[in-house]
Amino acid sequence: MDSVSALLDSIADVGRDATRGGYSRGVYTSAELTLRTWFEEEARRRGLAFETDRNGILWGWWDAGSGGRTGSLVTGSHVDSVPGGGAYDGPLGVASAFAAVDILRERGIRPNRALAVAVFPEEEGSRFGVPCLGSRLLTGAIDADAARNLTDADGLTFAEASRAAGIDPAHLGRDDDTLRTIGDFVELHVEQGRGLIDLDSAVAVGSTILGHGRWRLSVSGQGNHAGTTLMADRADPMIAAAQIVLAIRNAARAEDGARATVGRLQPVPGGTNVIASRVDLWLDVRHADDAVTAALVERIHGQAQKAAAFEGCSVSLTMESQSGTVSFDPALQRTLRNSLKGAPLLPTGAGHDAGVLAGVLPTAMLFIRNPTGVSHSPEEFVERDDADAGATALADVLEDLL
Ligand code: HGY
Ligand code: MN
Ligand code: MN
Repeated sequence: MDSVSALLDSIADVGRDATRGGYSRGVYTSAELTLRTWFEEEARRRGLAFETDRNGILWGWWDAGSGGRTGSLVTGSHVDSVPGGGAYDGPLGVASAFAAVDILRERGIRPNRALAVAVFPEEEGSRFGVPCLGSRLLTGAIDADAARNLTDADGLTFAEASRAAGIDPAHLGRDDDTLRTIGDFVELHVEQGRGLIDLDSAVAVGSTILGHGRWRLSVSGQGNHAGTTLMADRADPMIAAAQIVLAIRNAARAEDGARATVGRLQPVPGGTNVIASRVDLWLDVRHADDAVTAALVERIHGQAQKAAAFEGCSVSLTMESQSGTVSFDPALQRTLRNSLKGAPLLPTGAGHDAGVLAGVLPTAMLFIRNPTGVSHSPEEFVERDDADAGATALADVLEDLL
């Protein structure tokens, strides 16, 4: 049996980002394709039936007797990353699923229903802008045409990238046959945020996922020459954007429990000696109450319009994705806590495919201790012993659910 750390060590050099640090494994880029091959090899090594479905979701099936696959037990996560991400966000869940299969085999467990390990593409939405794109397509939570037309920074569409990865984009979309095979879904994931270190526990059971959404603000002004344009003659969208970023921070600070982030800002054309003609910035807003999120975005939009007008610019706001707050299936949550002898419950501020699937089937999550709580950063970390404790916990849960 490979320990979780050994499995993660085997992909530790895939997609390292020398500029940002950490890993950049955008969906269907060479790094992520390498990890998809790794998944296939690890699945086949375990005698799991490997399949890629029409939405690009990878499956390793442990078929049980003659029971078919309807209502199977599925576990897994994702292998794509944010730019400069950590080693655990996603891959920990996949490696732990393989390790849990090994443990079940060692325990001589013979499943009475099929068990599958799954990998969902574009969980981070880092390349095509919509998080959990694979699970949204599977469940029909996103229109297939809208998904096909999503573009990356180079203007390549998701349809073109899917085709290049061997997935026919014409078949993207809600997949009821596959949905029928999933009875329950349990995702193990590295903890994101500080919690377990203070609860003195290596493993927690997920309780809720914070509602979250993404909006694009485009500030338009007058592109011009940096040297020949007097300060009084400028309509500089970069100045307006700077005011908007500060206004976003202040608006979120004023709303208890809200989080608002601008992690990505793109001047066009982006020359050192050029006053930008446009600045795009992306807003990530999260709050437990979806109505509060909507009101906060509305306030931000109003302040952005004022800031833009003051600089002689204009601004547009476009929603790119939104997911409401999710509470995991109570019965499944109870089963997991019984299996794990009262492991603590932990809410998460991060989105997950389990949150999208929760809209159509019973899902649950396990979180594994991350001593600093830092994530979406090279400093994301899990102790080797905690990683193995997580795989054992997952095996215990799967055994009880099988
Ligand atoms: O952004 C998120 O919450 C998740 O990591 N995709
Ligand atoms: Mn993740
Ligand atoms: Mn993530």
